[in-house]
Amino acid sequence: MRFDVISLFPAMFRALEDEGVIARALAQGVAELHLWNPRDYALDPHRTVDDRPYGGGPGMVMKVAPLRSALEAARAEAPESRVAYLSPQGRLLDQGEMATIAQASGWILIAGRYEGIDERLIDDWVDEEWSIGDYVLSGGELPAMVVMDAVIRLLPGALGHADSAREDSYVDGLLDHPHYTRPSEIDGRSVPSVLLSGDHGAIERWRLGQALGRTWLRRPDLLQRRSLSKVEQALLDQFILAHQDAG
Ligand code: 9WO
Repeated sequence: MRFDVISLFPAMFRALEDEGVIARALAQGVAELHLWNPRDYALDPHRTVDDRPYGGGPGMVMKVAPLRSALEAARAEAPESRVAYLSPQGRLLDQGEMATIAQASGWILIAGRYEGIDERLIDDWVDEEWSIGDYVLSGGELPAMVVMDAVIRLLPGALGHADSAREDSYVDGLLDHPHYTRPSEIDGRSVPSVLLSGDHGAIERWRLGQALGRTWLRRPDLLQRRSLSKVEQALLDQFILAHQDAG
């Protein structure tokens, strides 16, 4: 998969290129990241990339010409890629949307700055407008990195075997279960005994019960969107009973 990102701050993307699972995937060629800076396409002596909003008011708007030239340069190298603009006005992305995005051969992502980009550029160039959450940031770079992180880790070869197996497992649409590592006791608090039992079937059932229970407690909206198997319903009922006894 190929990502072409239009940004006035390309250095921000070093975070993705230099650290962790995504950096390794990029180094291995699982995905490519190409950066295009509209300032490199600003032709006036001051290399202007912003201008005052028609209608007045505070703040600035990204100028069309440099942004369009950067988009044209990116499109020339990635003619198959669709264009997405990261903005609070976009469609809110979830894990299912990330999996759909991962199916495409490439994306051109526009990371805006200031108060945003000229609406006519959205009309003419943007295929999709995406939001990662209901908050306003100072630019679209971090959201673009969030999308790339979520998508690239889904690509074949991006994760190690253990992680990919987890990705495929039952946890779809549920919150994760709790995790523990050594030592088995800290300040008198022990790891749940089932995790030390060596009974892999019991451990899987416990983890699924915890995942269901935590989703029920913390994100009931996620459970409403997902049907439960007989086993899952029984594990959730058991969690709820234990929760009521404890509380
Ligand atoms: C700035 C602003 C200032 C006063 C009142 C309203 C305002 N809205 C904005 C604004 O939306 N600025 C954006 C900054 C312009 C596009 C890039 N920026 C951005 C993208 N901020 N937050 C995002 C974003 C993108 C995807 N998901 C969540 C947030």
